[in-house]
Amino acid sequence: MNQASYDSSCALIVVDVQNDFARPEGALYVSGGEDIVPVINEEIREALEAGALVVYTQDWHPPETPHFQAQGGLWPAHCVQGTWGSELAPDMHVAGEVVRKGSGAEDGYSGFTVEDRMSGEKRPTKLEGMLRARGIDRVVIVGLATDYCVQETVFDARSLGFETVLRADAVRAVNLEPGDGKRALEAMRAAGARLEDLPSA
Ligand code: VGL
Ligand code: ZN
Repeated sequence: MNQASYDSSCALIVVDVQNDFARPEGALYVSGGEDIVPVINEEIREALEAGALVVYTQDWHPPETPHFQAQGGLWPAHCVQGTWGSELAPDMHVAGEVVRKGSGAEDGYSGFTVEDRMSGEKRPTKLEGMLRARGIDRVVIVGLATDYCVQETVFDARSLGFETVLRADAVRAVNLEPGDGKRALEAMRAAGARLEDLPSA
């Protein structure tokens, strides 16, 4: 059931629904990632019908980056620019601009900011400007992964003053540690996001 009512002051932000995360054969598969694509497609349909903006973020890494284990980071190589794994899920309806992030030597997760891993300095992506230019004050956030890019995007949305809804049935977690996804949901709620459609299980 959908409580989020879309209108032209609202944006649906679809975070990192890419083959490496959403496909079982992907390099950093997020369990159940493929299951949220139909749910997200329905959100996209409703958003477009109501005149809301739909934007997509795309993790977009160079072959070597401090984000990857081989260079001292946390993750196996994933979403390398131009590879199959970096492509948005082919069964997802793409009807809006794509904001790429992580393309330099940075290690951030949010769709709004990238963070230089050496200096800790944060720089904005084009996402906030796109939303402000359209007079958007409310965002609905879905995608992958709950405990990384979704969470950080929600935190930034709140810090930037956007009313923020997280569709809890349209996200999935990495869960490097058991419970990370659940803790991320609580942290997002504590940051002032409204959680909708929490799976009852
Ligand atoms: C993500 C880990 C590494 C994400 C991106 O999209 O949540 N997670 N890079
Ligand atoms: Zn990444």
